[in-house]
Amino acid sequence: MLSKKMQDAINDQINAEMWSSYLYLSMSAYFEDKGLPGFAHWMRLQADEENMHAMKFFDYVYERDGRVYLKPIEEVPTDWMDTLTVFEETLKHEQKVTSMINNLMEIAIEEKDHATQSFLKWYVDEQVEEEASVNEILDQLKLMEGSGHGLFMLDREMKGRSAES
Ligand code: OFO
Repeated sequence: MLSKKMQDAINDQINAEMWSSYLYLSMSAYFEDKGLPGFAHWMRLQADEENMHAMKFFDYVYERDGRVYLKPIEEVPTDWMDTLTVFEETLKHEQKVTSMINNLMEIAIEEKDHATQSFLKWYVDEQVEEEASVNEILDQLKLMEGSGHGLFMLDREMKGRSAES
């Protein structure tokens, strides 16, 4: 069974993952509005992935005979200066999520909860991937230095993202 401290921390993380999903859906809406369907598609898949991260925690809590308590999802931003800013904020957000996952791991270690440590390992690896893929897009955006043609080409490439990548 999960300790109260561990259960509370995972419940907070479910909320954070749902907030991430809402943030990326808002970014998808922004890109739809800007006529960048590839970026909109990428962000929508990202939103789905965050939902999956939340649900994985949800299921885990019940596997360990715990209880999920859903909290309100705070408001997300709806507008950004440009595409580069969206990805800079995405990276900052993912770095924050990485430190939240590390914090959960620290609690699991403190509580000598080996099962949760093993479960969290998946998220530790996932965060490495998330930060790397956002960094890669950011590098490409920086190289383009605001070129409209470059953005158009990258938008086409973003459209090719499939659900598992
Ligand atoms: Fe759930 O990894 Fe992004 O936030």
